[in-house]
Amino acid sequence: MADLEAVARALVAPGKGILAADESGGTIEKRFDAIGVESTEDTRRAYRELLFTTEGAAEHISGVILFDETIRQRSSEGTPFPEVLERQGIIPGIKVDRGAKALALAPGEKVTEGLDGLRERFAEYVELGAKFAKWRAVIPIGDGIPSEYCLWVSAHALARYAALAQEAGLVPIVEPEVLMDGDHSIERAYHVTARMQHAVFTELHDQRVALEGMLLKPNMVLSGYEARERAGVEEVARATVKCLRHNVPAAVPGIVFLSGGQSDEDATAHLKAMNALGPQPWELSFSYGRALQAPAQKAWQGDPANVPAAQAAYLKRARLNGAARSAGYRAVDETR
Ligand code: 5MM
Repeated sequence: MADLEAVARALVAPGKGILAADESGGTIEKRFDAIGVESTEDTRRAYRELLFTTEGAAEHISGVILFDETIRQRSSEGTPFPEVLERQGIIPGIKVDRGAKALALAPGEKVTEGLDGLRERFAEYVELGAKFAKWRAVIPIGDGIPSEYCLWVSAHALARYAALAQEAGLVPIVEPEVLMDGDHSIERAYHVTARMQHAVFTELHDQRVALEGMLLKPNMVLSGYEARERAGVEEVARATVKCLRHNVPAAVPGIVFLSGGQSDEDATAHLKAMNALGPQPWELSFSYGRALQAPAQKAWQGDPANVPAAQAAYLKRARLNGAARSAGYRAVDETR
């Protein structure tokens, strides 16, 4: 347990956050399509190498979440990716869920699969160098959904995963993502997020998960992306922190937000505004996928000549989000 807590705390060390580079095959293909790059094992490897070898990233990035294929790949010099990261003091982690599938008898709702054989997969990931893990539950908001059924089966699965991760000696990142697609208000987003966080911590407690040795990766509380009136940065920050204060025990070392399709600048501004609200029981950090990588992908376009520009774009987002962790003390300047 002492080791789990040390890893969890290192992942939320001051000024640093996590890079979520665990896009599964379908998701990375979508990202590559948008920049006109074919998704092959080698283009995926080259792109991840670009991120993992960015000089200076380790000042702002504490850990990287890898996908099953990526944890087995090597840099062009032949070094396994987990080792490439460890040499810089970046902690390698692994996504272990097998994706959100339709939930039986619940139209429009989802449940995440991947528990079968997970104990054995964890044993292999430990051998491959993983120190932490991630599992994402997906909760859409819509007409009459989410149901309590969906929230509680998703929370139950998250806790089963978290218990198995701790048994294997890995820090579980528990990710209950309430999607922000739709035209719902921020109040509705708050209500659903609070119900989900309540279910998650009830299940984690019942399934004996040590809160000191885990991290929560939640959505921020935002208005639906198609809502007519959208809440501003200060309101989002206050609602998100209030929801966490009501539902997340102080024993949890850190909250590492997902970006969930926000613009890069919004994801940074929200993180900064939350940290500016003053000290909280847990660290407030980031575990962004799109909000750290989007500008780098645009700059790269699959051309090796663009690698320095792509690395500079990634480093900029990492630096600005790292600075947003101590927003009360230091300005986040988007122009630099
Ligand atoms: C990187 O994307 C992860 C999910 O990939 P799949 O959907 O392919 O399994 C995702 O879980 C990610 O870690 C989080 O949602 C954070 O990423 P964003 O882009 O929301 O910050």
